[in-house]
Amino acid sequence: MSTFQLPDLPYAYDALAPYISADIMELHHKHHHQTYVDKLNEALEDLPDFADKSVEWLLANLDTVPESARTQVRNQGGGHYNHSQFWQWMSPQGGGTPSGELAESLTERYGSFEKFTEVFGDSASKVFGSGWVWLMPDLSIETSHNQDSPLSEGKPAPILGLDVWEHAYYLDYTYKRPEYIDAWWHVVNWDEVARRYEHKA
Ligand code: MN3
Repeated sequence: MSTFQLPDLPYAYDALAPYISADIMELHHKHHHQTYVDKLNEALEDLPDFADKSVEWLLANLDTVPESARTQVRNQGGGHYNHSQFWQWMSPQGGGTPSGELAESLTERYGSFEKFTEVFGDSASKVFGSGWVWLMPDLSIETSHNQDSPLSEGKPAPILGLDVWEHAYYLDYTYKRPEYIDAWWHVVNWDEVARRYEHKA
């Protein structure tokens, strides 16, 4: 039986305030993310062949998952994977601008760091309904609906992503998603993004 587990947050629930409140972080991690984990485990309960597979492998090989469980693995597995990354992409020491190779490459591609945040933020505000916006290892920007992952499209793991589901911001920002996006830049863990960028395949 698969037993995926909720990863600990690498900081306290109130560590990202005032940009993201403790209330949101606690609900988002302890309840939303936990539910993805529980439902993923439930979906895999009767599939012993998949018991030793990582969530990354499952998302990249959805077509091998029996049809009866495939939608659940896609949604709940995607939810588990995406949120596990999302917590690491933020930090109370975050914000500011990236440095090194990542900074140079972003400037080269988008003209400036500010221009990059504009394009990324614009993509994030245009996701209709629930979804994510991603920065890919080649520095292209992609979006997904629901909990879909680029991994399921045969693409590499994103190096940064922003959750634009209403559960990620409604309590703090109500319907004003652009305000959440603007605030989120203050907590982006650029060291982690740069690490992933430099270790790309
Ligand atoms: Mn979420």
